[in-house]
Amino acid sequence: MERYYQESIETASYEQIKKWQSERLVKTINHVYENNKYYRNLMDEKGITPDDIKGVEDLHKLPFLTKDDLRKAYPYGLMSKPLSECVRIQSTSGTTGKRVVAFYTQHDIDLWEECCARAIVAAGGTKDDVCQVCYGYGLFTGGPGLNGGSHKVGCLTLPMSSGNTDRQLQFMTDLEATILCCTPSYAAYLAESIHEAGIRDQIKLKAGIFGAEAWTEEMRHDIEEKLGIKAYDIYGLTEICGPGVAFECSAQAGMHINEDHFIAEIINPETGEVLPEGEKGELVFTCITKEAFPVIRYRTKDICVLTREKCSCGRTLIKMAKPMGRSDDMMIIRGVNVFPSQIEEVLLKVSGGDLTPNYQIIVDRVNNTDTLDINVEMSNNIFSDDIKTIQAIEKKIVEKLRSVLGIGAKVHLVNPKTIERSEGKAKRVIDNRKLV
Ligand code: DLL
Repeated sequence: MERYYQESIETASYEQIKKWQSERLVKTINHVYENNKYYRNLMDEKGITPDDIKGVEDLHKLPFLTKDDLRKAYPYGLMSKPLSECVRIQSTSGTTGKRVVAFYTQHDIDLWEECCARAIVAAGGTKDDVCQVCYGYGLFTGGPGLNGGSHKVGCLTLPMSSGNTDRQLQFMTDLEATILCCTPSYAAYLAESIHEAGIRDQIKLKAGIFGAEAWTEEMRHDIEEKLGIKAYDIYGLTEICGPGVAFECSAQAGMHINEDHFIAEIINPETGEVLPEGEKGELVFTCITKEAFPVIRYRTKDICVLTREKCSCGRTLIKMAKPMGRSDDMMIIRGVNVFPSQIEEVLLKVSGGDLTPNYQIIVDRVNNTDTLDINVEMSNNIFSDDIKTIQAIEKKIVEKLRSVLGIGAKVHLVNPKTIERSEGKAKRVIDNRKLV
């Protein structure tokens, strides 16, 4: 039987959800207008007053916020509560520019942890579980968010943080962890290490809550099979709160958005036009219950689809499909749009036990032509096979890629253990083109 953390919210009627959203949106807009100069100026510039926002149907009148806006407002520009009421920051990794800092009051942290608790319960978690959290702790939201959610559910929480794989495996076996929280790429690495260490029979895991990066259905099957678990997706971003913006249920078919806290829209990324349910576009979120850092119409750059269909789990919260990548992850290779997830899908489909889930995409430009090279690690099954077998697999991948992407690629099966493993978000793409 399906279990919920907050049943009356998670299974509320559509009318009730809309009512909450409208009331909370109005309250939030008044709050930021009164308490934050940045928002007030933004709305004044557009000639919008809080009175213009009477409910969700008026959301479209408000301007979008982008990561650039958040960076410009760094560090305190978007803080909407006095510092004396803020108790925590979390931050993005800042690999592509200045960091974004998000602030939380205690109320904000409580709500965020409840969102993560919903995800853990949806994955089958109860107070009898031992939950091993190997997302990074610190400024990254993964560790603190799932740690808090695990406490709320009442699981015995192992605050491992990322890395130190030997220690992870020792605690996993000695304390008989039943739920694993980490990035899917680290889950794949842990699975590989468990098999190598020959300790599969000592593993008591039943579920994994994996997110923070794009991963495919094929990768899910691979991890589920290797670890003998059910693998659930979890989505979120620092700007909104961290993990727990959306989570998967027993149906394992899309993630329910916690829409009593976050209003989701899909827009055309070129024009900003709001798209109808079911259409693919950029995901935009508005926080309607946060106090310290409630971003309004924040453009995530994540490309996905929303659907409000009846779910077998009984939850009524709208669902988002697995994001198919970020608009800024998209590579344009010889004029063709290519998402890393399309390549991963092909590799895992062709795999048949011959390939590992470890791969790297290398893009370059030689004589003004883009080149696409894919290194993928072979498994021990074929490592010692003759060169013809290996070439035949490479050829199969090249053909499949050509039919999916419409462009040619060079595929290299490389020796086991030659591609660096990731303990957090995997870095799959190396783009050596000097385009800017
Ligand atoms: O990755 C928060 C998080 C931590 C989510 C742990 C889930 C689990 P950021 O570092 O700010 O926050 O990165 C946010 O990561 O815009 C997506 O592009 C990507 N992302 C997050 N979850 C998923 C997912 C955390 N389940 C960015 N599938 C987002 C695909 C994801 N992409």
